[in-house]
Amino acid sequence: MSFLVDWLFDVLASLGFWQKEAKILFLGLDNSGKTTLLHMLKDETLTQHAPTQHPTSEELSIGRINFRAFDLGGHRIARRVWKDYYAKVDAVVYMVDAADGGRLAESRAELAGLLSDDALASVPFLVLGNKIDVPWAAAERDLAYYLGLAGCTTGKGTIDLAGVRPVEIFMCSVVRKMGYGEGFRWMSQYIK
Ligand SMILES: Nc1nc2c(ncn2[C@@H]2O[C@H](COP(=O)(O)OP(=O)(O)OP(=O)(O)O)[C@@H](O)[C@H]2O)c(=O)[nH]1
Ligand SMILES: [Mg+2]
Repeated sequence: MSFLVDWLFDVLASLGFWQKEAKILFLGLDNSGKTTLLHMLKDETLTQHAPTQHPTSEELSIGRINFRAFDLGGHRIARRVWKDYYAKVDAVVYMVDAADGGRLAESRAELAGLLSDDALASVPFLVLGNKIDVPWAAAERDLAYYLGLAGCTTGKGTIDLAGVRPVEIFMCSVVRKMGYGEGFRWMSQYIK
């Protein structure tokens, strides 16, 4: 039944009803999968990309949202320009390589910096734990713990948070095309 409702929404959205416009930032450490996801969302293709040196943006449409996604490089020097993009942001997609346990502390520190930045104070955060196709990828519970989000996420359902900033983790595998769709659907309810 719910898939019929989803389908109806998508058909109406594709006809131009209930469209939202949104500016979304793809952030996260280098090698987490941001550019791979952007291209999967854009044209369903899986390609290898060189590390992103310069910010790029793409117009995308998922369900009821039309959005411009900004893919900012994640390596240390590229992170310096992240703050130049904070104005008028509707949501942040924060990608984490769940299979790279050695960099979770670094990822946690960057995420903490973003979550405590006044410019992003009320912006919804979709945290994507990517690469769950890799056998040693962290499980969601463990990822939440290592990222400092245990007990801080706001729930995956359709929830009126009454002013609390939405933050939730969704596990995904971009190469297997799984998990991120649910995350974007969750996020879309909080984009005004
Ligand atoms: N196993 C696996 N590998 C993935 C997945 N998603 C992306 N990758 C790989 O991870 C590597 C980095 O992906 P990118 O999309 O270039 O990473 P990025 O976050 O854009 O990195 P920067 O541009 O340096 O910030 C590539 O080799 C991808 O093929 C996934 O779901 N599973
Ligand atoms: Mg990239």
